[in-house]
Amino acid sequence: MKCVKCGQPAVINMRQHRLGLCAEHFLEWVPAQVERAIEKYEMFAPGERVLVAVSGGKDSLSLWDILLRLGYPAEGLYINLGIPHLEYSNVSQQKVEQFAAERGAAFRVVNVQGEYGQTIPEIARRKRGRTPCSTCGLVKRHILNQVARDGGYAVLATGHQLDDEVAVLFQNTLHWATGYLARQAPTLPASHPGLVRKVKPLIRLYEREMAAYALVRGIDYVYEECPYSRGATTLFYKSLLNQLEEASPGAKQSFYLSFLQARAEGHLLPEAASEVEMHPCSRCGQSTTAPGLCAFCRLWEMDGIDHGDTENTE
Ligand code: Q46
Ligand code: ZN
Ligand code: ZN
Repeated sequence: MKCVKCGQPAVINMRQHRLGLCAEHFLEWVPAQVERAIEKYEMFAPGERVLVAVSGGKDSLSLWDILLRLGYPAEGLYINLGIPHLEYSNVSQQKVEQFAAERGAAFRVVNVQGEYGQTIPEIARRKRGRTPCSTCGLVKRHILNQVARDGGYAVLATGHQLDDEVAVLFQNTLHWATGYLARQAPTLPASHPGLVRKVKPLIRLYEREMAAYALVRGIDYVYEECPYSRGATTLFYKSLLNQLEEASPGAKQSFYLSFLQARAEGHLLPEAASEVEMHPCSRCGQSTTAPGLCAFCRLWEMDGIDHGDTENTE
């Protein structure tokens, strides 16, 4: 397989695009895809301050690298969840620190235990009805939004790529979860006071392309997955979708793009478009569906029970 641009040996063959590229041209092609997504989905304009949520994994560090290469003033935010298994959270933090130091990039760290007194596994143990992942999702959404809002960032960028989004879309479609389907988008505008705009600039790229980018670019990331991700339904859906892709290259991309188009043309169920009424949390001010405390603030109530998630879900 040869690079279609220069004839040198290709490092990657992207069957859905019928495109093979050498290392040099692949490292040019990936940022161009990201730039196209930023423009097409009106994510942010040059000069707007971007906060990148970085986990220490390949996708978020590659996203940060690409935004810096494209000239955007992108700053990182790492949330230390306090996951002790194999020092997962501390090793991830070291990868982020090393990445930032090599590039002179600005970043901040929020340590959940340092800031709020308990790690994610500890909160999940204390709150009956909560798993580590549901606690983690809630805490991360809250902190990301809060830091972005208080720091005056125009936008919060996350490293979700096409495989992540297609797996979520597949799950939401299987459950016909129209409320979630209505909100799944490459760009989520700041729909309520206190929420910031959220964007997914890697939306045009497959996970294997991001793995190749990190490798060719020499980005040192944490290889281990979070220990709680084992057996996650999303991983099962990803493997099903990869079987589909294997038989029909481009199937994942077309499923996602057709969904965006159908929704833009108003072909989703009518209730999908209905707006949920939001109220400011009486303690932290972030938007929540029920009056009173938001789900994040309720985590710190000492009753030991949690009845679910009423905070914004993105
Ligand atoms: S970090 Fe958190 Fe994931 Fe680990 S505890 Fe679950 S949600 S698996 S993206
Ligand atoms: Zn080439
Ligand atoms: Zn609150």
